[in-house]
Formats: sequence, structure tokens, C-alpha cells
Amino acid sequence: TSQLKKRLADLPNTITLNNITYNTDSLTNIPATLPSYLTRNLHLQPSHPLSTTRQTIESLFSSALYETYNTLSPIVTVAQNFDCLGFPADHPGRSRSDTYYVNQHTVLRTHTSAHQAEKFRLLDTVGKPGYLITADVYRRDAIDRSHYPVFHQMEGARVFSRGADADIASTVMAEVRGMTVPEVEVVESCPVYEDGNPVQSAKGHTAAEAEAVARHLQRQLELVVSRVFGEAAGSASAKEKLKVRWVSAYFPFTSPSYELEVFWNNEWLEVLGCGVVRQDLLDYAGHSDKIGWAFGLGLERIAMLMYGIPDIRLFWSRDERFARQFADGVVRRYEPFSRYPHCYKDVAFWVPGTFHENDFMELVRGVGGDLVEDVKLIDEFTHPKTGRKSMCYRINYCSLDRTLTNEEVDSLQEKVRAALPEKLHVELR
Ligand code: FA5
Ligand code: MG
Repeated sequence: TSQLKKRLADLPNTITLNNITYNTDSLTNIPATLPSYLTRNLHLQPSHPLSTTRQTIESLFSSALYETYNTLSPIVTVAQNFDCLGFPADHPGRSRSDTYYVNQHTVLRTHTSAHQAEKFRLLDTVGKPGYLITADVYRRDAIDRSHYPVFHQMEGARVFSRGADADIASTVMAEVRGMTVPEVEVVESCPVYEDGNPVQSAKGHTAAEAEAVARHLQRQLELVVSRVFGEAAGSASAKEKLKVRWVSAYFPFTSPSYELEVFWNNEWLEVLGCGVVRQDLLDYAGHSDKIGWAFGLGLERIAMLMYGIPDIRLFWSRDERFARQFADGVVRRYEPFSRYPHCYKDVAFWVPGTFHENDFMELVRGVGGDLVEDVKLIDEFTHPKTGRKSMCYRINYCSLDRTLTNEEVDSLQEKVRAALPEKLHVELR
């Protein structure tokens, strides 16, 4: 409670994001470095790799069937991001250590699914059975080459109306058979239902209906990755089919749920989560007569492969040498410009009863910004007598644009050390 009091005393009464002022409260945890990201809109910057990747994928969905939304505000209610999607009250994703809270009612969206309910409700008004949403999303997370607290997702959804059609399952399966056959080899496929049983509520759709929708979803997404990764491989490589696999997954708002993994550079990489939309969500949106699917994919993950971009921070670079390579909007392999030296600094401390690693990560990022390439836990032990726990982290400082001086790195490290006892109540060793 003394920690809480201190935090509240330090906290400004309001926070302004995209020109709107919000009251803060004990849940507010937006660092000063974050608001500037809300205006970057990388997915809309002409010829930025994330924008080109978005357009490549959008072009695979007919605009007659899918409405696109690319400018939805990242500031959403807790209800939109979690409650309406059926997240249980104790879901870890809701915690302050994982999610950026503007205040107790408002968060920075952690996924594009935050817009599902409102866009489902609009389907009839818009007059299309599907939609695509591309947007920036925010998560408190570790720091490394593939994790950044801001990234981009594309969400897609499609519904099928039962209408007078008693046998919607056959109608959807007929549509599946009419779809282009994707150039991929599905090397593993999980069963439609993990345990052989529909998990849907009794008043939901039938197993046959869910299976037809799941097949439509899988075929559509296999097509997306085959086109996108086909483009990445170019014509040079021997015409070997891209290997993909379907893995059973869990999301509170879909059932059954899957993840799609792609075999790339000798490893399996998760590129998206998806599933059959839970019937109660469609019911609430006024669509008891429809069944449908939804997916959410990570644009950076896909763009990094399409362009061979090795570090997620590069997307945010304002270095001319980055932008220049893609100015004509053509997908081509990224040419690394010279790398600058790494400088490693360790910091060790005793932690109080509760310690969330993400708080430490954020503190480091707050001080070092993009000059911190990654942070690794290198040692952890509990004192045999006192029971106190000690952690040692190694911070890797490296700029994408220039060589850092020793003085500069020392001063950053000193700031990290100074902030630790003050902000996280740890004791430096
Ligand atoms: C979701 O966010 C769900 N909303 C996806 C979904 C949508 C499921 C609709 C069902 C229906 P997940 O947290 O797994 O799921 O993220 C989806 C994708 O975003 C991942 O597969 C990955 O490609 C990308 N992603 C997730 N975390 C990160 C990260 N820290 N950095 C970069 N990409 C990420
Ligand atoms: Mg996932």
C-alpha cells in the first residue's frame, strides 16, 4: 500500500492521448514514451513495408465481400478489449503487467479483436458479410528482436447467413471447393475439435456447420500465406511448396480455435490465431441467423519474412537508409546497412515480494528507448538464509543509426540503476 500511495502521488491527474484528455487512476500505467507511437500509423505510411504487407493481404480478399477499416482509434474500453469477447475476470491478459491502462475503464487495445463486436453489429448496415481491420496494438512485453510494445495486427472475419438455407454446411463446403487451391503443403492438421466434440453451447451451431466454417477459414488463410510467402521466396528458389501446420489453440471468443504455423528458415513460426466465432458473440451482435469465422495475424511477423527484416525495431526507424530501400513499394529483400557495436551492461538487485519482469523491461525501455536492443535474465537465485531473491539482467545497448559512446551508455545505465529502487522498490547489489 505504501508503494501504491507513492505511485498515486507521482501520477498526474490526467493523461492526453491523440488530443483527448483522460482522467488517470490507480490502474494507469502508460509510460511517457508511449503516446508518440499512437500517431505513427506505420500501416498507412505509403511504401512502408508494413503498409505494403497490409495491401498485399488486402488484395487477396474481395472488396465486394470485405469492408476494410484501417483508422480505428487504439484507445478502447475494457469492455471492447476483454469483456465483450468473453475474457474471464482473472485472465492474465487483463493484468496491469500485460496491458496498458489509460484508466480502469480504458486501455490501449491489445489486439484488433477489440473491434469485433462493433464491426459484427455493422455488417448489415455496411452490406458485406466480412471485414478486415489493420491497426497498431499495444502490449507490455519483453524486449528483443521480435518483441516490441507496439506492433500491428490484421483481423479478418466472414459470416454466412442461414437465411432460408436449411443446409448451410453444404453451401459453405461447396464454396470451399470453389476456392483457389493454395500452393502450400499442410504437413500437420489438428482435428477440427480437439476432443471430438463441439464445445459450442447447445443453442449454437451444429458440429457440421462449425466444421464447414472451419474448413473455409483454413483454406482462405492457407491462400493468404501461400501468396505472401510465395512472393517472399521469389522465383529463384526451387518450386518447393511452403510447409504449414494447423495447431489447436484457445481464444475466449472462438471455438474451435487454431493457430497457423509456417516452416521458414528451418523453424516453425506462429503467424496467426483464428477460429469459428462463438455463437453467443454473433447472437449479441444481432446475428443469430449467421455463423462465421475470424482470424488475427501479426503484420510484423509476416513482413519480417517477406522482406528479410531481422529486427522489429527497424520498422520504427526514421533512418533514410531504411525508407529509401522500399520507396517504390516493391517487395524486395532488405539490405542491412552497417551495424553498430553492441555494449552489454549487467545490473543485479534484490527483489521485494512481488516483482513483474515486464515492469523492469518497461523501466529499461523508458530510459534507453530504441537504444536497448534486448534484455536478458542471466542469473536468478534465492538466498539460502534470508530467502531473498536476487535477479541479474544483461542489457544490450546498440543503436541502429550510429555508434554509441561509452559515456552515453554509462549514463543510460546509471539512469536505469537510479530508477530501479525508486520505481520498482528493489535493492541494488
Ligand atoms: C490474438 O491477438 C487474437 N486476437 C487473434 C484472434 C483473432 C484469434 C480472431 C481468433 C479470432 P495472439 O495474441 O496469439 O492472438 O496474436 C495474434 C498474432 O499476433 C500472433 O500469431 C503473432 O503473429 C502476432 N503477435 C502476437 N504477439 C506479438 C508480439 N509481441 N510481437 C509481434 N507479433 C505478435
Ligand atoms: Mg498466439
